[in-house]
Formats: sequence, C-alpha cells, structure tokens
Amino acid sequence: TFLKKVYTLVFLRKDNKILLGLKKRGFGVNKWNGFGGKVEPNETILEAAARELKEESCVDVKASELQNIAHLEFTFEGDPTMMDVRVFSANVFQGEPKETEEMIPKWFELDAIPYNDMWPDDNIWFPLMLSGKLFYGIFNFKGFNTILNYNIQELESM
Ligand code: 6U4
Ligand code: NA
Ligand code: NA
Repeated sequence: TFLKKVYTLVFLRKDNKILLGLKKRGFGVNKWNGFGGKVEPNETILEAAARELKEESCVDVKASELQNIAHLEFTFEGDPTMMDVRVFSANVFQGEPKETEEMIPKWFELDAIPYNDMWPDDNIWFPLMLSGKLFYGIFNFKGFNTILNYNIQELESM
C-alpha cells in the first residue's frame, strides 16, 4: 500500500501549440513539463491547478476552463509514496507566460515536442492527450529515468 500525494499538471493550448515550462529547480529539474505541484490541504484540486499555473507561469485561468483530461500515478522502486497526478488542459486563459523562479515557459509546435528532455512517460501518453482522449495511466519507475512497467487505459469520462 502506498501513501498517495496529489499533484496537478496543467497544459495550456494555443493554435497548434502547447505551453511547456523548463523546470529550474526541484523535482524534474531541467525537464520540460506542464505546470503544477502539490495540492495543499486548504484547497481543491482545481484551485491548486490554477494557483500553481499562476505561481509558475504568471498566467491566470478560471477553474471552469480547466478540463481534466487524465489521471496519472507514479511509483518509484523502494519509495512508499505514490504521486497521484491530475492532468488538465485549457485553451482559455489570461495573460502572457513569463519566466518565474520555477519555470522558463515556451510554446512548442505539436510536431516539435522535446521528448528527449521530458519525463520518459510523456512520449507514451502525450499522443493520447493530443488526440483528445481521456485516460488513466500508472507508471512504475526505477530511479527517475527508467520505466519498469506501465499500464494505460482510455476512459469514457473522468
Ligand atoms: P515545491 O516543493 O513547492 O517546489 P511543488 O511545486 O508543489 O513543489 P512539484 O513541482 O515537485 O511540486 O510537482 C511535481 C510536478 O511534476 C507536478 O506538476 C507533477 C509533475 N510530474 C511528476 N512526475 C511526472 C512525470 N513522470 N511525468 C510528467 N509530469 C510529472 O509529465
Ligand atoms: Na511545481
Ligand atoms: Na507547491
């Protein structure tokens, strides 16, 4: 049995592009990823998703514009915590992404996503996200670079 910690992960979309941020510190440093972090005890998951997006990219999003598109769970061999990640997408938001203490934001064309500099699970599930699917996935890592095994299921609703 695992101790679950809930995290958010938000992807903004504009034209044929997706906003990623290069993480400057902490977990996933030097990887391109969506924006997000731990859900605090005093907030809902949607509130956390909007707060982390704002803190990390300076962009505002209304909770009602966040579409929950996936649920991902990550375990790491030898670690009893499970990262329970709620993934959202939004194409309506306010403000321009700006560099922050945590992230350098950049818009990427959908055919030029930098998978080599991302978490190794991303090239497995981004295609589902980019084709508009809803899904659940679980990934079991050894260290931070090797996926020992995984399973993904498409969902009819979240
Ligand atoms: P603090 O401790 O406040 O700096 P916080 O911002 O709360 O951290 P952080 O940045 O550690 O949390 O959250 C991790 C982020 O990385 C979340 O948005 C989830 C995301 N994430 C974790 N594992 C991932 C993986 N394998 N693939 C992926 N995103 C992952 O695409
Ligand atoms: Na974060
Ligand atoms: Na945080």
